[in-house]
Amino acid sequence: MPTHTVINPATEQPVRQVEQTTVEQVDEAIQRAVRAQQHWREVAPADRARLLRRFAELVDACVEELAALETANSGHPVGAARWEAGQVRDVLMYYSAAPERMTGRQIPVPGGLDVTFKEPVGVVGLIVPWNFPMPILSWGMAPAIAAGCTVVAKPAELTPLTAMRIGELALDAGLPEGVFQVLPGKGSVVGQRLVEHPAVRKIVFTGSTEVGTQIMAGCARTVKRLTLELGGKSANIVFADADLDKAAATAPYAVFDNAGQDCCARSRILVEASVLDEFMARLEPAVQRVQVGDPSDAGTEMGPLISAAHRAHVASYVPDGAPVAVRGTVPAGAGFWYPPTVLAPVPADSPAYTEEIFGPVVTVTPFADEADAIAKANDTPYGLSGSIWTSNVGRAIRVARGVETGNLSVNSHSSVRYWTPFGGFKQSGLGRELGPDATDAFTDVKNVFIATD
Ligand code: TAP
Repeated sequence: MPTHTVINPATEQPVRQVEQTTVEQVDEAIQRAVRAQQHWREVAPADRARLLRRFAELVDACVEELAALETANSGHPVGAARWEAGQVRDVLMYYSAAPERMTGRQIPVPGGLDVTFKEPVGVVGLIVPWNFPMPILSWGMAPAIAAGCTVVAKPAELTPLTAMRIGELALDAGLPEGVFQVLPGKGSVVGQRLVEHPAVRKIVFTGSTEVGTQIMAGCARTVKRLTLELGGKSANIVFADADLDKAAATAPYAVFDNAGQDCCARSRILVEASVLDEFMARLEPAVQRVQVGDPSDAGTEMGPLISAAHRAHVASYVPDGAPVAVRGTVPAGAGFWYPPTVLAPVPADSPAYTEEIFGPVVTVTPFADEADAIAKANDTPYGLSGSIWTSNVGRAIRVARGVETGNLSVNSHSSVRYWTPFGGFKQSGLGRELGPDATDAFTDVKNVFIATD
């Protein structure tokens, strides 16, 4: 059986060998999920709710263990990893309320009674990237299970450990076998089989726009339902009337969080030209203050990148002679480190300005006025996230309506809150996750007419 050696990106040392799932094993898992779903959809809503709550409680009891695993596997600072494990608990708890609230409609029609049911779509294939292994797993898994689906999840090859542990906790919580399975392995093997298999009725994919487009084409063959969460190149728009101290102090965290490996990273800072120099003077010390180092140290704010290959990719956006305005520091020695880096000024056709870097590199570009800010923010095929800094309420609303993106925050950098819908415009995705309606993405509407005559 093929294996993959999980590497700690902060030390470059092996953590564990993980057996890779074969195509035959994927098929067996899908058959288990099909059988389990026949039973799971019949479990009384209150019992499904109770099992989800018990699952959440077990995750809560294991937050420290899960955080330590993520820190070793992904290099996430331990404080962030604790938050991520806590998010799995919170998302499970939030959707534990869903089974008892999945109401249909009663629609007035002549000659009878018309009602709708929300029927679970069936087996869901959940394909997860390496950047946030725990939260992204939970955003698909929890509402799908709550809706009466069963889930076969594929974590990224590089980061399988927390997903595998969460799969064990599901069984410990009493979820029937086959309701939630985790299959470590390669995208080209396990992921592709989930997309191809006719018994899988829906794919939830988070990852690159490049792979997402292949998956969309693959799903067309069996008319699979599909949710896509893809790349981003989001703008952080700072107007002259903003609280510049706060805007500059928070801007580094809006892009260097998770070492920039964040689909919502505000990797293009757009600043009103009249305050560009003032902003840059405040941004430099804020970047230098970012604590980069040992992820197991509670004070660390930024860890390493996920792999040597990814570091080389990130570095390619900052060739010799690149306009580096600010550069932070990184630890010496082993680890896939890359310093927080600010590029300015950058030409509008520079790859660092137009492409998703997925690393701790941000560009700063001036804009002339409100219309120019919106035009520049929208000048990208992506539309996932973004921030607007201004003290003018009307402007905040106008710009928020003008920017073509799925998730905006005004005078903050908040992006993903499990209470609210999350997803992308344009090539950043299809469909929405999270929020009160997330279970709808795992159901088909059935209409039933009952004649009274
Ligand atoms: P990808 O290379 O696209 O991989 C994502 C997942 O797809 C991995 O599990 C991968 O498996 C699997 N995969 C690869 N090829 C596949 C195929 N042919 N069929 C089925 N599955 C396949 O992305 P990544 O580099 O891991 O993640 C970074 C990207 O994800 C960035 O673009 C980022 O913006 C995006 N992202 C988006 C969001 C949201 S919410 N919009 C959130 C996080 C990340 P292997 O890794 O095992 O090959």
